[in-house]
This record gives sequence, C-alpha cells and structure tokens, in this order.
Amino acid sequence: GRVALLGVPMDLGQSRRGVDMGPSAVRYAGLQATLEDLGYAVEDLGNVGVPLPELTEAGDAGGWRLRAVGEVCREVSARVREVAGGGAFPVVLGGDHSISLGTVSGVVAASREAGERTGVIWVDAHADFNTPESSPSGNIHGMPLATLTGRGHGELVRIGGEEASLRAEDAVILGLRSVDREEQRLLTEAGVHAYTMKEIDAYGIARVVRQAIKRLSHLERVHLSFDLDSLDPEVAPGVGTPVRGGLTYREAHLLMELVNEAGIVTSLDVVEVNPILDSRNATAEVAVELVASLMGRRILALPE
Ligand code: DIR
Ligand code: MN
Ligand code: MN
Ligand code: MN
Repeated sequence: GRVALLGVPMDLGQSRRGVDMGPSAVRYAGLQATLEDLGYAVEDLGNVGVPLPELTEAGDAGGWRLRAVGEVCREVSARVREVAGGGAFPVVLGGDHSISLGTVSGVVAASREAGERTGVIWVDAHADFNTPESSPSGNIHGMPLATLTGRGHGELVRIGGEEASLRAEDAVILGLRSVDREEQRLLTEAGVHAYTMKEIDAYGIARVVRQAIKRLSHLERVHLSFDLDSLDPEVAPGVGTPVRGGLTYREAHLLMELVNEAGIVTSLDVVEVNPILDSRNATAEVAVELVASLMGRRILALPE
C-alpha cells in the first residue's frame, strides 16, 4: 500500500510552545523508514505552513488564533482529501490536536465522494469535547471532537462544509480520564461513547478495544486520532497536558495490534508530541513504534 505523510507544525490550539516541533521529532524517530520496512511505499509531502505567534499575535490575540487555526485546517483538509481520494493512507503529524479538524474533514470529504461513511477512534486522556462556552481554558485543542460533530466556533465547524463531518454515534473515545465539568454534560448529551480508564482497568484493554471496534462496524472507513497524552506520562512525557493513570506501553501496543487485525482504519493522525517537554525524544519514538503496530508490525513476523 501507499502512505502519505503530512506534517502540521501547529501550536496555536494551546499555549505551550514546542508542539510545533512534533512533526520533526516524529520524522527524526524514523517514521518513514519504519513504514518502508513494513512494505509501504511512503511519500513525505512535507509540512503545511503555520503562522508564528511571535510575528502576528500583537493586538487581537484570540481572534487571530481562531482565524489562523481555521486557515491551516482548511489547507490540511484539502491536502488530506486529495491523498485519501487518490487511494493512499494519510498519516498526519501534529502539532496540537486542533489539526484533526483538518484531517477528519479531509478524509470525510473523500469518503463522501466515494459514497462511504467515516467514523473515528479518538485515543486521548481528554474528550476534546469542549465548546467556546464550556471550555475553562479557551484552548482550541480541547474542542476538535465537539467541533467535528457540529458544536462550537462556526468558522471551525464549517471547515468541512455546511454538514458536520461526524455523527456523535460514529465516534468512540479510548483512554479518557480528564473531562471538564460542562464538557461532561455535552459529551453525555451528544451520545459519544467513551471508554474511560476505569473500563480499561476493570475489563482489560483487549475487551474494551474489541467492543469499540464492534460499535463502529457499520462504517466503511475509520480514522484513528492518536493523542500521545493517552499514554501514561511515564511512557510519554513529551506532551503539553500530561495526566497520570494512562495507557501502559503494552496496552497501547495491544490497542494498535487489535485495530490492525480488524483492518478497519483508513487514516491516522499523531498529535501533541512536544519535544521541548520530552526526555530525549522518547515520546516521538514510542509514537513511531505504535504506528508500526497499527500498520501491521508483528512480533513473530515470519510466514507460518
Ligand atoms: C482541557 C484539556 N480539557 C481543555 N484538553 C486537552 O483545555 O479543554 N486536550 N489537553 O488534549
Ligand atoms: Mn487531544
Ligand atoms: Mn489529550
Ligand atoms: Mn492535549
């Protein structure tokens, strides 16, 4: 198969600098060679341009950020639509999680052209289901899943056109352990199914992942949005909003291995890697290993 890599050095969806270096960190950790080793033909499309806050932020700070996130994500959406429409598997490297507004609307546009329906697996410590009204931080990276289901900033909701990109029932969250008060209400009302760390602890990651996959079995395509803060901070320290009690190294791999076995995922984004906060690029390295598991790496790889 063919894989297309696209970097989005976006740090405007939150306030910690350094996440704009995520695409470099993941490339440096060997993503392309790892995928080629698995037999993929990989094309790196480079990065989408993202404006620097230092050069532009004077004056109307919030409004400028919102417009810039919208512009970048429209560009990401167009690029991803083209890649997915051409039959390659898009792997989009963040940047903060606001970039998924572009990735998901792009894959959804391509799937609609093919008469197909897309869902998402959102692997994250957070629900990313805030709206401007509910959000205590105001950070756009805490809003993308709500926005993609039609809730929030109008100019971001409409990145993919008039219709919302996703139906709430076509999204599942895995690894959840930090939700804001109002966000909780929105999430429950919308009917997004969240598998929290409590279910993962109680039933085991394998059972939970199989249930999540079954819940999405009516869909032709599934996008996996992977926020590295889903992992425990001891495994992935290089993230802007670490939360204790996350996925272990093996839980995350088994998640990816089971999703690979199910053969349902058709696009991916890898977000929130922040090398400034990291320990010798460990978080980008674990990200690359997890992408390998998702894309078919086997512990026993020789044919029987
Ligand atoms: C928090 C944190 N719920 C917010 N969200 C993060 O700012 O809305 N998402 N970190 O990844
Ligand atoms: Mn997130
Ligand atoms: Mn998160
Ligand atoms: Mn985050």
